[in-house]
Amino acid sequence: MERKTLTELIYRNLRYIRRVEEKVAEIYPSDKIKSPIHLSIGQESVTVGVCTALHVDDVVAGTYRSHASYLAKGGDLGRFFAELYGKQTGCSAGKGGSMHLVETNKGILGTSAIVGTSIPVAVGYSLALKRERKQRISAVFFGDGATEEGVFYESLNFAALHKLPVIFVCENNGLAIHTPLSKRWASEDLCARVKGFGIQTAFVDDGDVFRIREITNQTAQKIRSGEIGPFFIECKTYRWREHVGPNDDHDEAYRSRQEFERWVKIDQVERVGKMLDAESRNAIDGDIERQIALAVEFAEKSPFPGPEELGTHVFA
Ligand SMILES: Cc1ncc(C[n+]2csc(CCOP(=O)(O)OP(=O)(O)O)c2C)c(N)n1
Repeated sequence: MERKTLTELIYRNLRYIRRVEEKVAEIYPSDKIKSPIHLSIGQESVTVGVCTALHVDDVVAGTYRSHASYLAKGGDLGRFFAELYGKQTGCSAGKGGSMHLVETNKGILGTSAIVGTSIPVAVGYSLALKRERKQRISAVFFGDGATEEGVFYESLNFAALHKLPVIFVCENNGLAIHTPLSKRWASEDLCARVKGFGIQTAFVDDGDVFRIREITNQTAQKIRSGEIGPFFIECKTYRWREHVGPNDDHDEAYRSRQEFERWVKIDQVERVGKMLDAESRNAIDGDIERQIALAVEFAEKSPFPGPEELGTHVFA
């Protein structure tokens, strides 16, 4: 792809996700949004880097902090806002909220509130993809906290053993709620642990969206050609807002404002935006604001699920 077009694509995605989540935070105090929200403002470059390197028919899975992967993989914005509002037109029919986003026709397998649970789902799906022999790939996003779940290691082993087409993407923001990695592990070297399963790894320490995209691109080619099976990418990143909710919490004791400011200096939305001329940037920004306004209006005007919906989508 031509350099300018790629920069515009990346900027559009980064800015889109940032502005959507800022809008969610702005609306939240009105109580129109009915579910808890876990914002990924500051972390956008990971999903954008990965998803812009995937094909449309590849699939992704995520966590409760996965607005970004839903949006980066092309999930519908009106159905996203409607889901947060608990409306019938939401991507999970208004029954899942912010933590349970699904859009299978866009390859979004689903996101889950229970730490680590979408990892085996993405691995299982990658087994189906391997058998289908169409060179499709599954990518799964999760936090550093999820690497403390037993199922993460079971999934790594199963994927390595069966040489499955899956990319594990750890969005390492260094925190599990309020507990830093240094208080949870004697060694913070996640890649070293994963290599023990016979899986190749990559580490990006500064959120560089182009590098994350390039690594994903090269990895995806190797997976599609059958040269390798699973791959693990660890991306250091930083959550700018509180663990759950719309506010910031930089003056609370568990982390420092200086650390936040270091990440703001290398913010990828600003960095990539500055690579564009003012005219292109303004055009993209304007487009995004219009898209968001339409999506919010769609959510506001949509009906809530009726009483007859109480027993539908229920497993047992
Ligand atoms: C199985 C399970 N255990 C505990 C929790 C409570 N919990 C919710 S978020 C969270 C921290 C997870 O941190 P991480 O995976 O790093 O993701 P981040 O919130 O940083 O994106 C925990 C322990 C949960 N939801 N599920």
